[in-house]
Amino acid sequence: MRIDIVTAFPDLVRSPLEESIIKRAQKKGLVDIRVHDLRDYTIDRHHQVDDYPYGGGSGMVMKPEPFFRCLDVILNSTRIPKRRVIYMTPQGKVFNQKMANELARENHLIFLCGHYKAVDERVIEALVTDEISIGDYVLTGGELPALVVIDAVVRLIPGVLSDPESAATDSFQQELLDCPYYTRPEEYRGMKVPDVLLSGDHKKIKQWRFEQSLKRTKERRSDLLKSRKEE
Ligand code: J9Q
Repeated sequence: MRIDIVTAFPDLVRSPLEESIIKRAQKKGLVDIRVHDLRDYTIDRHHQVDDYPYGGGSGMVMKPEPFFRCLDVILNSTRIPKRRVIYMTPQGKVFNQKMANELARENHLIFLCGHYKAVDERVIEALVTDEISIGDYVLTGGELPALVVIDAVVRLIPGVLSDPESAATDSFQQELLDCPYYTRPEEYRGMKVPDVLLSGDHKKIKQWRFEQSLKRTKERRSDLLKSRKEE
């Protein structure tokens, strides 16, 4: 998979891609992630990426030209025929595991990150195929949301996780919250690991974990159980 990130703040996204699972996925050649600095695609001598909004009002709007020019370069650098151009915005469809699974099947994802108040609407109209939100809160820009989506997607690419079983049983992949987990020591500051986990009875352990998942989901996220029935 090829992933391009278009941003005016490239340093904001670089280091998270150089750690943990995403780093390993790149090393294994399973994903090729490239970061593009919008300032390299500006057309004026001050390398301006934003400007005042037509019609007035507070906040700045990101200029269209750097996005268009950067997209031209990206599209000319690959022969991958199909791509999704994703704009991270609170106005988008709220991201979930189903969307992560869908995006993990693509060969080329391009993330456009806005900063400041907005991006010129012509960018969204002409270039963007998907508008995605990661939830209802105010952020400074699309960089952190893009990293969230990239993390969720990259770990689903076949071969990225060493234990595919672990991925399949993760929270949400089965549409339930995860059960509690314990490791050594068996007792710590008077707190004991549940007996069933030490029993060696794998059938009983599996049943206990499912019950715990269900109980937690009912208590904390009953909305998940409802949407599960609706599907
Ligand atoms: C770009 N708040 O918020 C939630 N998902 C995406 C966003 C977002 C934001 C500001 C700028 C994206």
